[in-house]
Amino acid sequence: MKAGALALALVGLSAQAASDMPPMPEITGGKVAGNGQDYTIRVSIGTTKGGAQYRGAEYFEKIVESRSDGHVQVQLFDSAQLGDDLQAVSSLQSGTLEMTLPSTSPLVKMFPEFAVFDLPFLFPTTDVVDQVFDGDIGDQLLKVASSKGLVAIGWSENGYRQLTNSKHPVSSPADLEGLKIRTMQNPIHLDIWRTLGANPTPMSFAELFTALEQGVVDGQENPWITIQSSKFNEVQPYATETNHVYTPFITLVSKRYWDRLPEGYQQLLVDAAQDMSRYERQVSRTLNDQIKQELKDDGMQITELTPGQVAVFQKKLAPVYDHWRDQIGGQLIDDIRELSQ
Ligand code: KDG
Repeated sequence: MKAGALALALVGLSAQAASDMPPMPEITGGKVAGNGQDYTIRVSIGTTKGGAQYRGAEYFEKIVESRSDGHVQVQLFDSAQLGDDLQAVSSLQSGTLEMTLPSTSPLVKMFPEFAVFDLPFLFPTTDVVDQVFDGDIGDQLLKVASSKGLVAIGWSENGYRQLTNSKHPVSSPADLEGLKIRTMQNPIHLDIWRTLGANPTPMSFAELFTALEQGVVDGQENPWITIQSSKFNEVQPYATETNHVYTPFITLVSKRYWDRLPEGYQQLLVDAAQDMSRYERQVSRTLNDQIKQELKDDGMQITELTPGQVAVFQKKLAPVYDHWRDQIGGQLIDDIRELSQ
């Protein structure tokens, strides 16, 4: 396809993606009285403006600014401008930043219970995810994370992770032999890819595109939305729909900042985080399947595993549960498993 036509096609496609973005819901809830002072909340976001995470944060911004009558201003910083997940969280703890939406995976050293989200195939459906996010288990884990200088006020969706690579199609663990796979800075993800026979290496998301482009690593795994919004498909011709792990984002506020807010505004942030959570999940799920098709149309060779092929990966990864059950807590794992029975 000639360059001009390709550019047009790509613009058309991204225009289509944007147009299929679910519209932001009306803002519910009245004005919230403050103490006459004005406040600014800078929000650090690791992914790009093209993803569901940023769209959710834009809705959060709209709610907070509208319901505080402009007395609380929200500034969004995408693409890890203010640091990657770990750097942003440490800025919250030192009070030099107000809010961030990291994945839970890089935080398991700080909150070992979070590793439950990194166990392979533990969340077979988004229904199980929603039961956790909107139920006791989700509340329990937010309480765990409301410590160490942080206040945890909600969940949103990073999503089901898919493998991509630059070498060859993958449809079985045997095809992973010797492939250098980038993982998040997380011991279970390292265990997963080592157990499957690949050669995993932990790396910050902020360094990933360059590492793929320069061949420092052969592959990586992320949701379709992030693969497209971060343009990984431009340097990764092959993908496998593994859905091997579901990763959440958690909404964190600096405790030092939180304690300076009047109670009305604290509750406003909690309400806005809940509204963002529901809308962001809707955006993520609406775009996910559509973007997989767009990646195919853009020439990515996507391997869709049969149930039998998925079972081979699940069987090979069973030992990962034995390795981490005690550290995470068997009851928490069983409670989540129960939800999919
Ligand atoms: O801040 C962005 C990261 O949380 C997110 O993209 C993490 O999925 C992730 C990855 O692969 O690092």
